[in-house]
Amino acid sequence: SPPVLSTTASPAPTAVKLGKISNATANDIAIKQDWESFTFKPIRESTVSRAMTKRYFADLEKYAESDIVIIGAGSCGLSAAYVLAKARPDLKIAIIEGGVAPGGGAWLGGQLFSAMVMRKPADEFLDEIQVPYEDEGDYVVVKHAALFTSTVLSKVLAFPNVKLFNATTVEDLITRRDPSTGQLRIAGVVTNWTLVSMHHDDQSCMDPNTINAPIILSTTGHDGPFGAFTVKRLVSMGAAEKLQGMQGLDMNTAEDAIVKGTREIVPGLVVGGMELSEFDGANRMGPTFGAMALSGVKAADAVLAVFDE
Ligand code: AHZ
Repeated sequence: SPPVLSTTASPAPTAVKLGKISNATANDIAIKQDWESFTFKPIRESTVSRAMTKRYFADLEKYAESDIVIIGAGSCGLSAAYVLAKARPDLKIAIIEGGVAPGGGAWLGGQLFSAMVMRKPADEFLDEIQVPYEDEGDYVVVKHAALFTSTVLSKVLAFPNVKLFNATTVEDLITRRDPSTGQLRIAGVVTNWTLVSMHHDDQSCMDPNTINAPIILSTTGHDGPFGAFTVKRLVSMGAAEKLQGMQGLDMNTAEDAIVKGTREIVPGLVVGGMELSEFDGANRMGPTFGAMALSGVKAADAVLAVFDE
């Protein structure tokens, strides 16, 4: 008789109904499959290629003119994306993430530990995205940072008005100058495949791509191989005098400063999360993530204000 993965005897094996799994009990989930005659539906390789590429290139075409671009899909960028996508389903939101894996530094709580600490009132954001936690009074603990990150990520990706372009780096900014005032405005981003961005030094010219948008939110984290990209570029193009540089660790000072400081720092550019510490000279907070979630929420407010102007 064919192998049957079931706790109950099944006289006639039937094909598993994958669509029913979400409501299933353990017994329903047990796969009653006739493995001898098992086969997937047929497919041609080019069909798979076309299924992926036609959607990707349609998205590139659609999001070439976006309403909002978020640079960096760490804890701050993803929190902002959640609020923005939920508040304004009419707006096209492109997220550009340099890494293959979105999430930035939020897959672990600190060092290589699992639990993620958030100080109140950031628990309200966890309630909103339905991430469970232990209430410890002034702070809450999510049992694994990856539970927070995977939950906010999955909710962001499910919004129909969001497109994540990962393995894609923002390598410059589109700028405009007001002809009458001379005021500089950020008007979009210049992108490239991350693997290409990493090889500008040893390959001949590999020109980038562009996305226009009336407002950019940059959340590229503190300085590092990729971090603080946008604020560093503001300095090199003369749009900001100098970076104050991130200061040493002080949890109480740092978290308030990052949330309070989240704002539009140059017309068309809102900065949030730890990238802001490099611009403002704020302290770092180390392994407490409440300020990242709430900086994201405040950044979303600052972004949406542009559409009310
Ligand atoms: O890959 C980067 C990461 O996922 C991405 N990124 C950086 N530069 C980019 C570029 N183009 C596209 N030019 C880029 N993507 O941005 C993301 C930043 O995530 P993060 O987790 O580093 O920053 P965050 O501000 O969201 O969270 C910071 C978390 C920290 S750091 C810290 C400390 O050092 O004290 N404490 C906390 C809570």
